[in-house]
Amino acid sequence: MATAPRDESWTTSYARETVKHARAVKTTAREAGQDASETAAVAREEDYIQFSYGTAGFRTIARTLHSTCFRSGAFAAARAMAHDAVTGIVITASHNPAADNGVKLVEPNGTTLPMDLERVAEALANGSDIDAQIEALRQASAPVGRGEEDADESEAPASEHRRRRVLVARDTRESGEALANEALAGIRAMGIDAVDCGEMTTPQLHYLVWATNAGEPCAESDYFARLSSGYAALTERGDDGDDDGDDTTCDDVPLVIDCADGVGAQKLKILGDAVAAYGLKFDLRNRGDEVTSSLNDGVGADYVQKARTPPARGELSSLPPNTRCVSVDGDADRLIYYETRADGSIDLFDGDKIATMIATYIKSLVDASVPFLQPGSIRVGVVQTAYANGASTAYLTQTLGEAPACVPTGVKHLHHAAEELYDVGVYFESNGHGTAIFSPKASKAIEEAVVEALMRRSMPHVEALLALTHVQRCINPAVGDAMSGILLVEAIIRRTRARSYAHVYEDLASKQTKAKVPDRALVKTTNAERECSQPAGLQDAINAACATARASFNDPHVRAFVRPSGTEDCVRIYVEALTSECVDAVTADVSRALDVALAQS
Ligand code: NG1
Ligand code: ZN
Repeated sequence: MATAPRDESWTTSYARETVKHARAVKTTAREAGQDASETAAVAREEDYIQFSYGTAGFRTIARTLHSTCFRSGAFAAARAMAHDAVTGIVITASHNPAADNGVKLVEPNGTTLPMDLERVAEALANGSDIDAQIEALRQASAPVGRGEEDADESEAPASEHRRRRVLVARDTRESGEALANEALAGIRAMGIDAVDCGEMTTPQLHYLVWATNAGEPCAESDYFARLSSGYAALTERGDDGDDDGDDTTCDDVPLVIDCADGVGAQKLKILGDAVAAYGLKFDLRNRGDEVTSSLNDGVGADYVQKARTPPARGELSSLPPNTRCVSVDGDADRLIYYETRADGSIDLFDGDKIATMIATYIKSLVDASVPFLQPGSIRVGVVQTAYANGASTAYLTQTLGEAPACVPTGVKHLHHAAEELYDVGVYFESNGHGTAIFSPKASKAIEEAVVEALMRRSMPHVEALLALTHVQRCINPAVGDAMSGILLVEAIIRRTRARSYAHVYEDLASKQTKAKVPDRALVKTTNAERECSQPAGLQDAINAACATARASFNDPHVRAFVRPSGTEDCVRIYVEALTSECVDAVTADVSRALDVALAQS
């Protein structure tokens, strides 16, 4: 059967709207008091920057992102066309400073952009003429994953496709609204419907895209209802707060949450109201509503994890000892737990420990469900990056009976490996990005086993299997999510009656430093970023520094690696060892070796 010619009316519309849009940007800038030379300077700056789709999307100084947001809108529209479905965009720079902003693109299944399309997105963002941009959009909109019949249908004019839509959300950055408007304009330029979802966390927008396409309830309130009811079921609570046990470890002591002065504050307020009925209370700090508020600045998950101190604001340092606290980041897709100590320090419960807790809990439920789940039929595993503390890797290897997988930095790599390698894949970066994903096969096996165990009235098995069911409801099925992470950790603490998880193993001392270098692209890595393949000689020098330290500090645990950041203009150096003296010595050696190797390359 002959196929109809592809409808490409969007090409004309995109070209026309691009010109109009550029004119409108100039007018807006003029109205905002910018003189023509300033506007031209920013435009030149945008032309000059090579935008790269880094670890988690485009990210840079907000003022240079106008055309990138417009084009990213068009790109998300092209993806909606490719799938004949709903896609999304979040305007956020996550844990980065308030003056930055960025774009994260969301695919119809709620996950991040496939890695092979990142280069296409870059070609669009950097395309200096309209033809190059249209070529990139053509590639991004090529129909995927549908049969011939559907493919024919996709060639009908876009207006016939009521399912195609792009949802746009933003965090609380001042630049957010204007940049979201650019994205909305870019979507509409492609003739696709654009929905402004206003301020939301990144994982919420991912969830809404997933839910819309999956035919699940997809209002923001449905997101909160799903998570809070999952928490209630997992902790076996009625909405009168009664449970079946005598657990007094957590109730009435609110969980202190540092919201990083970001979008998490308003959303955690709603979630807190929903779970208060089930005995979980939140005490929200750094909500972004004070004169001193400043997004991610001395507060939030990134600050706490790297500085290993309580947030600088929000009076978290004056809390009583042993208070359990959590910090989220600027777009609430990461979480870091910690407990306060009498001397004002904190015990970190980072992404590695959260992964350990979730994986060992799920594994214990799977083991307790045998024989209704066949032994070995559901493989629970953990995916880490090179930044995972060596102590966590050793602990997990011992408790799960196999070493965690190690992949390059960035949740896209972790998510992919978790899906590929395990039936239940738990992945977390040390900095708190992560989640657990259940394969459709695992979910189905659990569902069937519940019925079987109920029929046999085998109540301990029913309990373990139902817990596995509820865990899945507590989790954002699309991506890692600080809000769902909090609920899961709190539920596990209540179910296992644990007082503290901070000491399941003791972390090795470690340090992460940033090296400013003239061109970070000269550093290339291999072996999941644990080794440098370029510049020549650098890996040998790192090996030598580690060998010297192992000998002089009598420490077999010394480990170091360097890699170029995907989000910042720097090379990151990571070192771990038994003592911080050793870590400092190796960091200094590696930093020198980096300078020397780059100078010679
Ligand atoms: P880069 O800049 O590529 O190291 C950082 C974090 C990642 C991830 C991304 C995206 C570290 C060492 N790196 O990536 O884990 O969170 O930002 O936000 O923390
Ligand atoms: Zn984030």
